[in-house]
Amino acid sequence: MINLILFGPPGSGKGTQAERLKEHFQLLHISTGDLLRSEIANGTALGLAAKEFMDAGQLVPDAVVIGMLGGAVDQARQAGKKGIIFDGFPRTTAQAEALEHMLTDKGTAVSCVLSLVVDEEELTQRILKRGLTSGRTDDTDIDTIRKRVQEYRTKTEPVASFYKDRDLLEEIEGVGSIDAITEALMDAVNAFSSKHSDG
Ligand code: B4P
Repeated sequence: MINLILFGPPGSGKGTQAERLKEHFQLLHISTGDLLRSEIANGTALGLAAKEFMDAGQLVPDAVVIGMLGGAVDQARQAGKKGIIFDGFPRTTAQAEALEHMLTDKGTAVSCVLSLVVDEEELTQRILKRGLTSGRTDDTDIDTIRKRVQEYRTKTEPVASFYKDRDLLEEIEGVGSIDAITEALMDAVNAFSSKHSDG
């Protein structure tokens, strides 16, 4: 399988690029943000619990997020996909460890981690712009956006070292045309996939 992780701060373009990469590499797209928003829209207990954290710009607790992904590998295989693209997951070291166990149990592994690099000013502007149309409460308030970036710096950025130690991390410039960034990401995946693919 080809299992990709799209990594980066809020608003760095993970969702935007995942949509393109999933088509090209025939991957199952798993966005924990989308899964959580769907739980909220459906008014489930999980959604209600998650909403409080998301509206405050905080990460949702690990157990909740990890619990949502248990069937991912089987789902990808049943759908005849070549692998999975994880968008917005893992966001903590505990999530990265859980993912490693989950994939190992299923006889597969992470192929590469693509880290989108975007400066803070650009991130804030993108999120505020998206907030004009997204209907997402976490996109409209500047203090909430700052909190999300702060959560990223303290809890998510350490995940990069987890993958750097495993020689799986590739940093990609995330500012520029969306097409040019897609191309750079695809080049990186192609360079990695022969090295790490498990068939
Ligand atoms: P997510 O849904 O993952 O959202 P995100 O990080 O804000 O967005 P992303 O990086 O995908 O940006 P996008 O492509 O949309 O998370 C939301 C919340 O859910 C989190 O704060 C957290 O509370 C919770 N959550 C999710 N996963 C979790 C986990 N694993 N653990 C705990 N909590 C979790 O791009 C942003 C905007 O920029 C778009 O409008 C896009 O059009 C634009 N854009 C993209 N690329 C561009 C480019 N090259 N140039 C200009 N604009 C660009």
